Amino acid sequence: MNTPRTADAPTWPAEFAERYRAAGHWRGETFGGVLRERATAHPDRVAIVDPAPVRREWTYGELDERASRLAAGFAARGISPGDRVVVQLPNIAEFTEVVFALFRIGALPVYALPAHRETEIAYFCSFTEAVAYVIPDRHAGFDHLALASKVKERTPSLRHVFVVGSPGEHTALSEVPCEPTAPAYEPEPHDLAFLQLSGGTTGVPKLIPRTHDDYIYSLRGSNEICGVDGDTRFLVLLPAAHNFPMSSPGWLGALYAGGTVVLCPSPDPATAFPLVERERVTMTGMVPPLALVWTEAAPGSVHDLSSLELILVGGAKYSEAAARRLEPALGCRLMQVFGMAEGLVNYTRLDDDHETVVTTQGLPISEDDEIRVVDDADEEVPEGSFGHLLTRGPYTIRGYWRAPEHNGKAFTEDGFYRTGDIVRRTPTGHLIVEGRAKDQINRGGEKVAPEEIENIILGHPSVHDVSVVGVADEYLGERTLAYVILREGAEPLKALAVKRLVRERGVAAYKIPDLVEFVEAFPQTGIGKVSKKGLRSDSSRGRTGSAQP
Ligand code: OOB
Repeated sequence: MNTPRTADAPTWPAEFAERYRAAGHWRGETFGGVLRERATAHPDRVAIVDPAPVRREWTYGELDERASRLAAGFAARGISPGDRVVVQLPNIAEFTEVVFALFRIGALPVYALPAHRETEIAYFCSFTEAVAYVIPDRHAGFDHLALASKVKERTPSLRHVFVVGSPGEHTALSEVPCEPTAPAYEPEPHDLAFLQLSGGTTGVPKLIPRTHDDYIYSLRGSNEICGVDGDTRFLVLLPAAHNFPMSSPGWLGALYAGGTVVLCPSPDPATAFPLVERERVTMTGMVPPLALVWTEAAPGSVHDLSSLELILVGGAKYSEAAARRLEPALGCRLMQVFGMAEGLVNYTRLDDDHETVVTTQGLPISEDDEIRVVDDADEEVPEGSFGHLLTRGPYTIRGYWRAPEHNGKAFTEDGFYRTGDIVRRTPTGHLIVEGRAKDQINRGGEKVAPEEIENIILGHPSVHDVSVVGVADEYLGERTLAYVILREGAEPLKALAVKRLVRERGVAAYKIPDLVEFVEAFPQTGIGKVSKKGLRSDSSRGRTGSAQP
């Protein structure tokens, strides 16, 4: 039997695991067990509200029973402990049922985003040797059934496609549940619980292995900091599969505390404000561009937003000016959050003074989060200076899943994760994110790995070379710009054709370059490498005025 143990990924050395247990961080809980306990303690309390298209609510008792029945059905179809199951569902109640069912049998959800398309999904399925893929029939105008058929044909391991809605040639999720039997395997707290996706700096995203112990600790810590309890009504605005709305404190945090999770089909004020009013939402989390939109829309809104107590903003740098406007406009508290799917999460605190809340990205969750701010030679920089952020702790992974070579670069020998972020620390230990050393574009919280897009554009016969960089954008923080050098004598290419090429390759729409510019040569670094810094500053000084949308 496969087991969901950590053989495919480096884990915490025994002395660290012992320390984290002794400190009470790792308490030996599992997701399946937590849900069972909450359902026993308060079976009739509402766990999940799914407002669309027809309002549904599930109590803790119902969610627990559904998860058990679905777990039994998955097991009956041959899904075993340690098997990977790619889950690509929007913010609907079934998302929670599916992942708790998988947790119960020790199978590992691989969290794809609704925006992912054929290239990403085929990669997740083949790289993880997934045995099943869970989808909606259609979402946001996209036919997921057809994509699933194509991927299934190409992926020998993929035995099942389960569909929420009309299944076409696949299997309806609603047909899977059956009478629960005694489970063949009880997941252990130190087992892997799921694989989360990294924002990525390489050609393909890396997978992040999280255990029950470590993730549940991050939920408990986040709940304490944010004041989440049984009365919390948490609105899931961002895609539920992303680490931020899942665990900071997120829908899993709210369920851990016995609160209510309200799923939002779309984060725009026209959809979300009526929901806040009707469901008396108390807390939510959002990325900075969305916070700008909410801040603009709230003062003129006819909807009663007075139930809101706390809004968390993170995923990308939130400008101080925008942060100052949020509380007066929304009539609730702001908390900044600087986190990463690899682990470390920082929050400003409810008792921080206002200046700290609007100018910093917070303090780590745990006293056992180790923070180092270092120079290029890994030497600690003087207090208060900029440097690379390295971290190690009770909920930060020690390595990506099946990526030994990359792990050698992304982690120090003594297990610190190289976040790729440039930070400085204030005298109180609060971190201020100043920038990024990693080759990644942060498009309003959505992460784009330039290499992934460069590889696609390089596939065009007219293209000699390409470099994708982020350029400053007032709304998103950054937009993507592809600099393209054409082959001598090649057919001229239009910006639109470059974008079409990326779209037609079947990747998430947020990865399609916002701008394309044709150039003769790239700026070079001293040793003749393309200087991305040079390209970024060219565009920010407006020297390259010819970039086309
Ligand atoms: C969150 O997770 P990821 O894995 O999508 O992205 C992590 C990266 C960080 O390394 C940093 O570069 C950036 O996103 N980031 C921020 C930030 N929060 C994240 N940069 C500046 N200011 C912030 N407040 O994005 C994530 C995970 C959990 C909670 C919140 C965000």
